[in-house]
Amino acid sequence: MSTPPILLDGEPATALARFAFGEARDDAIRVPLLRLAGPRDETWAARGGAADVREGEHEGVRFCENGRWLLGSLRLPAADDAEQAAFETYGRMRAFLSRRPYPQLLRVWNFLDRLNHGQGDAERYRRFCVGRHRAIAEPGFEATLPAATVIGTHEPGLHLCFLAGCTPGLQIENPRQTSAFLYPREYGPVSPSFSRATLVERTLLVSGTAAVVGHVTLHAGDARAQVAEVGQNLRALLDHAARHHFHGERGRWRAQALRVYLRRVEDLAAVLPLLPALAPGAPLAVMQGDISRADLLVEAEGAWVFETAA
Ligand code: 3EB
Repeated sequence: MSTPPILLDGEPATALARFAFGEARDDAIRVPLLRLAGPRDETWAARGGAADVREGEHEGVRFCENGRWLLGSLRLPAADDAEQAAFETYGRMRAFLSRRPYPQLLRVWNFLDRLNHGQGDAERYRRFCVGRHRAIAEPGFEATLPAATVIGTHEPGLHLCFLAGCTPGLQIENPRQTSAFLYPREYGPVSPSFSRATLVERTLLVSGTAAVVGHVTLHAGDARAQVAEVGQNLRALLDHAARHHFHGERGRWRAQALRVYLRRVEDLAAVLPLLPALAPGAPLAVMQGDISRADLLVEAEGAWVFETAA
């Protein structure tokens, strides 16, 4: 079963790369999580012909590119020191991109083992944030942060997947949520370096979105209530982006794909009926993964395209 692609820059489009959920495949970037429901893969497509798409590998980075966009992945097989692992992989990704014509980092996915191990500021997610920040901080960097996802995996190491482009995207923040890069000190020594979404042409690439309102976790322990809160966060973000970037245009967002990460497999039956409403009509993939804060049970991300009313 093949689902409709995420269109990066309109139609006609050709497949640029695929993500495979769970299983290893030669033709896809692997998401190292247990797939619980929905499609086995997700296709990203861009304008241009199949002849423009090249695949390659360079210094451990596997990639697909078409001259305008590049989707890549790399993996550090052991990440016992989460800060060092983040610093190293982000350094490698940046070095790789600096030699190719895609200077703009638009979207990053991070999969780290034992994400919530460690107490307080020693928690691996917080150490990861420190290493990431160390690798990318420079004057003004907070105005061009990519959209991102950080999920805990049971497979050892740090896996990074990323989308880069030759032109910048627009960073979008969520009026219902404190920008993550402005989170107060209580969440870690360094705030998380990501934006809530990146607008690429008419496509909105939405970061992992959880039941965080302001900077506070809501509904700890209640997966269904957290899904409802995620839905409100997604709606606030989409409304805000439409008002600011497509104002005066008659149109609406069409969901292209949704991924949902659940900390506890046992919540699947209870939350599954609530998920289609987050992204009506879109392929919906559900995977097991740990979330960055121990009190979060669910996170959702996806892509939406703004379509003009006929
Ligand atoms: C949050 O809103 C939930 O550190 O890159 C979601 C997406 C979260 C990305 C990241 C963290 C990150 O804080 C956690």
